[in-house]
Amino acid sequence: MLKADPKPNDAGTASRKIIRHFIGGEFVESGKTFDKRSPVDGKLIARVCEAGRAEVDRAVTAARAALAGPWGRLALADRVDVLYGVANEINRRFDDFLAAEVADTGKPVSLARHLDIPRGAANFKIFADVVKNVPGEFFEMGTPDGRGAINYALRTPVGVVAVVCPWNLPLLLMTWKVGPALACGNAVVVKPSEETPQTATLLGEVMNAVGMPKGVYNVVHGFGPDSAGEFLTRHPGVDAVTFTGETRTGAAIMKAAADGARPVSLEMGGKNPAIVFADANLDAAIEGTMRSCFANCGQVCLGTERVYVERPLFDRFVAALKAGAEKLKLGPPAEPTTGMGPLISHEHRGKVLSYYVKAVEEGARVVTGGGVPDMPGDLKDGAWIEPTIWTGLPDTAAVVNEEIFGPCCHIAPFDSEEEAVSRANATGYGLAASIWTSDLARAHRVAARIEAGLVWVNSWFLRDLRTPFGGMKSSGIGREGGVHSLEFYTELKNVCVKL
Ligand code: NAD
Ligand code: 6OD
Repeated sequence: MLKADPKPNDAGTASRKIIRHFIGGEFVESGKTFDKRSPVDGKLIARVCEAGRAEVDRAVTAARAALAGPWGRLALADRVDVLYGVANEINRRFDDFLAAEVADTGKPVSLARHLDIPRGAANFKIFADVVKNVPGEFFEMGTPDGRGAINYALRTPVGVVAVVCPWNLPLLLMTWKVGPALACGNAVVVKPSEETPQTATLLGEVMNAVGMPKGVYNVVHGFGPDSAGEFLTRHPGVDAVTFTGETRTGAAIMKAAADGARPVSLEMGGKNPAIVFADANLDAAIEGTMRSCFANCGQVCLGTERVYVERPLFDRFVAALKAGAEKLKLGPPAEPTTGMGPLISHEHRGKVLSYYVKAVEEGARVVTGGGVPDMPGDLKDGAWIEPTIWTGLPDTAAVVNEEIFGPCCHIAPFDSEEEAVSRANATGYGLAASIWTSDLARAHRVAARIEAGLVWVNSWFLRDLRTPFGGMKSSGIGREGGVHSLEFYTELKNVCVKL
């Protein structure tokens, strides 16, 4: 059952709801606030406190103090227990998280129920298991006196980690960083997206409920430049910055972290291809491509925006994807038949629509969509957009090269495996790709040649959290996931003992 607090339509209640920072275990207000509006109908949901330098400094100081306190001395087994507690408490308050995430994003309840919230909880459990089971490293060596020496590696926390998050999968992508950071014994200061402040704040309640020491988990709200994001990533008390978002923001954060030569982990944009060979199972390829293009209204970093289809299958594929897109029901999140929600904001819709216009200017054939749907009643004021498919553009077109981050794709035919690989790789990005074929030898061959951190064969968004995750080229720096997260969230120290 979805709780509605406040009711999306109740502007009176909404204007009284304030989303606070969470610093040192307390919910903290600051004088300056900004409005959070529903993507579904444009109504005011809440006012969000905006952190200035003072609140950011207070959060970093609280995190540093936590490292020097009981958290820093907690035995690994006890740390693991606290993280299991966090996962269990998120699941216990599942409906509260669901309501908050759906209110902020406008995504269908069915999607958030199956993806965002359970994976948000799983991020604490899985990384607790990872740190519990990671083996040590040990070497014996000879010495001239014949007594020898032993070497062993110790992992220690990096310290205070800044976690800067996007709005598309807010809880999932925030906990994907906070889970491993805390499992490795760090303290964090989270800067959620200004568009999606609620679940990060709610997680503060969870931390207090499970007895997480104060200051281990902190949240500061605000924007990027000249606001909480910049103040946090520039703060000298931050030891490392982990970020998910646009590539150009990642570049700005890298510059900020260069002061003090602090490490960064960057998960950034993509322009992901799907390659569909003529021998693919068409139904499976259509089902997977429907999800990869239109799930979460196309706002998934791993989503497909370029589809290459082997020529004999091209017309049938385009017709089937068109039929699928035209069947997608746009509607309110709680409606069980809703297949697609709105974009996150009117501002983002402006950006996506500018590509819809550009596609036509560049000579695209609009197979379906291309505009703003006529929504009933209050929904008229939401950030709705039509799922859109284009064909007929050259690979040099802006729409085929630049990340749009909306429910749209361009489909082009190809004639050989070589051509498909080279066109798929002809981008500055390298996040993800999908290959659809029944020839497994070819699948392995093509997967090895695709320049992307993650390649799916006959699937999409199927990912074990223990696997490495990250982008090549301008899609990312570093890998997180499973034991790979330890590379970023711990310092590795060798201890050499002369016997
Ligand atoms: P964004 O880069 O605009 O914002 C991300 C976060 O950075 C926000 O919290 C924002 O306030 C903050 N920020 C902005 N400028 C900053 C600055 N100068 N200093 C510090 N912080 C700053 O991204 P978005 O619009 O929230 O998310 C969409 C983008 O995220 C897309 O490009 C998408 O591909 C990418 N993304 C990537 C992944 C991945 O895993 N590779 C996952 C999800 C989203
Ligand atoms: O699978 C995940 O946990 C993950 N990090 C997904 C990223 C999706 C990007 O929008």
